[in-house]
Amino acid sequence: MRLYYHPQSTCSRRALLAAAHLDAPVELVMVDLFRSEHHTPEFLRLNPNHRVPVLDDDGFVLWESHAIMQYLADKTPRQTVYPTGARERADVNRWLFWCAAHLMPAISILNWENNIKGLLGLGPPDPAEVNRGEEQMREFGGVLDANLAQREWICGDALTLADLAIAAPLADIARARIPVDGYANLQRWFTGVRALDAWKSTQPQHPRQATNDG
Ligand SMILES: N[C@@H](CCC(=O)N[C@@H](CS)C(=O)NCC(=O)O)C(=O)O
Repeated sequence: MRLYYHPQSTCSRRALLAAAHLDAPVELVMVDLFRSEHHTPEFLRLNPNHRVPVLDDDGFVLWESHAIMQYLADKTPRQTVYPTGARERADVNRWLFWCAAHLMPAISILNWENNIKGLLGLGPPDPAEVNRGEEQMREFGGVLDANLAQREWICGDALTLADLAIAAPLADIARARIPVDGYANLQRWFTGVRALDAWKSTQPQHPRQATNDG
């Protein structure tokens, strides 16, 4: 299987985390977003949305990072991060959809304004946009924090795809200035995720892509 990714892409990190945790046999193919390699005709044939990550499993091409996580788990015998019981699986799916629908848009605003714009030389953050992102993040961060008050991991006692999916964009906490102050449960949980081997082995390596997310 080939996994097309970019080291600074949090959506790629989500797929990489799943692959690493599941020990899935993926060959990594770097798509350099800074050189617009995601707009080449070859890449657009794989993903017309010009986005990473993309998985190619012997000609079966899958985009959307959460779908890639689910597929990798389904292909892995005896995995435990994507339960098969209807309710347990629905709980994980609930958080994956929540991540895509609510958390990612909120974090994307802050990542763009506080981080990416600077990297691309597109000027300072727009305070109105930063406020909008912070408001959304406080709301959704509160939802996550309250859920984690009762549980070690997002869906209970065991690590699931939900933890990996939701932690991925939080790697940008410092650079994107994502407000998580006051969310002690969330911070305790994120410390647990950062201690995972899968987290450590998927840290961006190149100095240009270095993160300060521990
Ligand atoms: N919903 C998609 C979003 C993927 C996405 O936005 N990827 C970004 C990097 S994190 C990208 O490739 N951006 C390039 C572009 O927008 O042209 C997923 O979860 O896979």
